[in-house]
Amino acid sequence: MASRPLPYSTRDLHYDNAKFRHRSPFKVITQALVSSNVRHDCGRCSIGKFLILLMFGGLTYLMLVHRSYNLDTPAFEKTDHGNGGIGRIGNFLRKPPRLPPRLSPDEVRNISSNLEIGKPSTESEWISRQGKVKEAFIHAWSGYKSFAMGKDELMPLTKRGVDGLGGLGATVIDSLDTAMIMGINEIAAEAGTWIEKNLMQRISEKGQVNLFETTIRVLGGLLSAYHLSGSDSGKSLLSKGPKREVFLETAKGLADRLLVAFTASPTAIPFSDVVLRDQSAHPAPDGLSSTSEVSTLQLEFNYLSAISGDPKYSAKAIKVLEHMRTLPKVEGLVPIYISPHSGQFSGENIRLGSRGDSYYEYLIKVWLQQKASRDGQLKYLHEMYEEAMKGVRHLLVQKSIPKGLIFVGELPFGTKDSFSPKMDHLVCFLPGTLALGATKGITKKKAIEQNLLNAEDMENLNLAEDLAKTCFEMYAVTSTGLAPEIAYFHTEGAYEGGHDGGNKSSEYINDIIIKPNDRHNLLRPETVESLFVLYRITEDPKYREWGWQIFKAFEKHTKIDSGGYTSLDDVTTLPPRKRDKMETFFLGETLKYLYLLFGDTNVLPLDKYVFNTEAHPFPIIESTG
Ligand code: DMJ
Repeated sequence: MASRPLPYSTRDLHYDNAKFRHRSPFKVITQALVSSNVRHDCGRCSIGKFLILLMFGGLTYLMLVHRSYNLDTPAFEKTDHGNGGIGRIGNFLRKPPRLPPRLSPDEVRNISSNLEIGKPSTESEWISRQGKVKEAFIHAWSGYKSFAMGKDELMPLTKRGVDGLGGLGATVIDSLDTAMIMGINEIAAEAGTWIEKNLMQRISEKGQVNLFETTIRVLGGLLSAYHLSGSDSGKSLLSKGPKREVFLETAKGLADRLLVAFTASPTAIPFSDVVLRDQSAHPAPDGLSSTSEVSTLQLEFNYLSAISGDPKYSAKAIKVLEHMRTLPKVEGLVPIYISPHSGQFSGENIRLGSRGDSYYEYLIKVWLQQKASRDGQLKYLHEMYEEAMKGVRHLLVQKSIPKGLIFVGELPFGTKDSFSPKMDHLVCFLPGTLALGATKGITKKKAIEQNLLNAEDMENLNLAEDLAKTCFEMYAVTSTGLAPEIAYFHTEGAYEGGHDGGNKSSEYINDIIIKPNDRHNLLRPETVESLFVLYRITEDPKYREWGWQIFKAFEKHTKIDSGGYTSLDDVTTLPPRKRDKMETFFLGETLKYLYLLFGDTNVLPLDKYVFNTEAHPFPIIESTG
């Protein structure tokens, strides 16, 4: 397994121990004599002999008065204390030792943790690491339960809850299937019971919610809980709590209200917001919907149609993608805004970060979800995906300098103007999606054996591996070991020095630029999501090791003693400034992916399950029936 190159390789460190060891004056002089030409040219002449005698005399004197001293003491503290003038003579004769490179305690810590990466871990170690993730989930839930039960999110520092997502208790629903997958029956039962008692009523009474957020977190969470608690998942993962029908009925009740976002719009593109109690919908204040938001509803609505037997959900949602198929694009890439009034894309800003990301993710996942339609009705989605990935490789992928990290940048003004070397952490979903799209969820080894990978798939898979490394380095380059929300990359055309991640021992310290406003970390999942998918597909253990490094950094810097984990304000300083929020996706996604990454690869296999963008797994539908 390749270990991350260190700023000073292990060999150098050992070498330094010899090279930089303090040398006594005796050694300085004798080594000089032995190695210098004096020996050859003047050794035999009388002036030479006199000089040698003089030197030995001086040397004996120095040995008598010399006090050994500690190399760690700074030079300015090493002069006169107790030595008087004699010490100064010693210092004068002594060739100043070259000190080993000085590393801060953090850098030393980083080096030792990086060295750990090189150490192969046994399967039993992974089981114990998986146990640590489970403990983290229990800690996160206990904070939420103690201070914010029923609120959307926990504010772990001020120990209260906040309704940032419309007040449906989003953390409860986002957490439920994670608890089921981890086999924590008590939490699953608490969450399930809360849903049974409260959610339907809230759905009928609450006000404005965002269509996308509510679909991926709440609808998605209910649907996977329904699946995982039923016999069609192989075994029920919910031994206590409500009957599974509760989840399906609640999901239908919610989706029936969300559908108004589609029916109220004059085009196939839904409005962005729904007022639940009024069953009305309206566009965002600027009139536009985000491209990723309207195209990241289909897995959920399709699955609801499949299990409820009512095609209306799927029919509305899939129309969005059918419509998008007809719109002009730039090599398969699309602007991040779309108008529900005109049905056209708006502006020219192209990126795979915020507002663009999961458009690309769902093209391939919706295609994967319905096996029987892959070569028929849904074939166009695969074509759109392939074209888009070609466009990504052609227009958005570049290499940083000096060390050559592959990254995905942006085209803020389309192809007419310059490329921006900016990459949101959100883009780190892409390595996983690319790998999944290449092998369709089976291992790379199997796909190669069965001759299933074409040139395009191979390119995408290679890009996936390069990008996963970059995403990992976005963590490793900071003082905390946690990634910023946004990174810029140093390229030939663009450089803004002065804003590095703070980990001076990172090889990529000059490649990755982190601007002051982008230094926060919201406990996001995208990188660990990709590490999980890449580990499943390539079976390369380095992805697990990277995930473990990231998990340890979350534990160290974001865990709050009284319960829960918090977002950070600045990942580049130690100790990092904290924000007061635990996002629902930390329980729904981040910890779930880490748990799966360290666990048995047969759990939720990627050729049988497709994860929605909030990490809620739905079974792949094998037949049209
Ligand atoms: C989640 O809600 C989803 O993963 C979404 O697709 C992107 N943003 C967050 C996590 O970062």
